[in-house]
Amino acid sequence: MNRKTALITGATSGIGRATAHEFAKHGINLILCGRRQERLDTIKKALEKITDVHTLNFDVRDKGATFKAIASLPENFTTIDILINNAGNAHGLDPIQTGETDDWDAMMDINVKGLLYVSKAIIPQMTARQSGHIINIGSSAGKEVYAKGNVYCASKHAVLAITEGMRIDLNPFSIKVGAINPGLVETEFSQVRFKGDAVADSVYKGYKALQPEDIAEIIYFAISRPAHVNIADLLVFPTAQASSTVINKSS
Ligand code: NDP
Ligand code: 8X3
Repeated sequence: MNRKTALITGATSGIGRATAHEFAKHGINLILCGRRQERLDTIKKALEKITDVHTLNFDVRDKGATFKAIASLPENFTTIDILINNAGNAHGLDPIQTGETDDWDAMMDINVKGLLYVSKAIIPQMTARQSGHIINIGSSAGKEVYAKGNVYCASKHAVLAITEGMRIDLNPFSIKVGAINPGLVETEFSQVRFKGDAVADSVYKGYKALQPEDIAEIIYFAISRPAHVNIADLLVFPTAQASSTVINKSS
């Protein structure tokens, strides 16, 4: 039986790393992407005992580097069956009137344009084969806007619009496209958003947040459905969370 190959962006941490572990358990070959080479090496070392692993180090903001990295794949990794567009982060939590333009650039360049560059590098082989599965990691922030979330929410609304656009345009090619949209997941996300500020530690306190493994299992569920089933759009909260701002911290 031919084993499938998945390319996961943002595989060095959080949801992406957990998804790499989940896919490896199920015998999926992995192309793991990120900028932190040491982490890529550590994850590769752990997972290559159970599946084939190749790592790619590039910044998704860099269009040239993104295309070059994906074009450099060795022959046994060139056929990509599953693309998990996961790399992304929030940068800052500020009202629009005081937000940092560098933060805005980072969020739009990584979460939106980076996702597009990676997709553009991979979609042609999927259309040529008339098969493939793309999962974009959106967010509850792509479905509602919360105070000070402005540009991060905009970037994730864009991810949902791009997901729908991809699904429509790729429909004639039998390519599955879907979005998984988590609420609060305990990862390095808040460390990045708050730039190491201690406030990051309070984000997941007082309730049970989603764990990256919870999302990884859902992603595996989505990619393991029968050929005629496509999970198009899925919103998942921790039980303690009812919306971006309604969180039961006494649970
Ligand atoms: P983490 O900070 O733990 O992981 C983010 C990943 O993205 C890292 O592997 C990082 O790798 C990669 N990344 C960031 N910037 C770049 C870049 N410029 N180029 C390449 N890779 C990059 O956060 P999460 O696991 O939580 O986030 C994963 C996705 O889930 C994001 O899209 C996020 O928006 C989304 N999400 C997160 C939620 C949460 O509450 N945690 C909720 C909803 C959605 P490296 O630094 O090595 O490049
Ligand atoms: C991450 C979840 O609520 O911090 O996308 O925006 S939230």
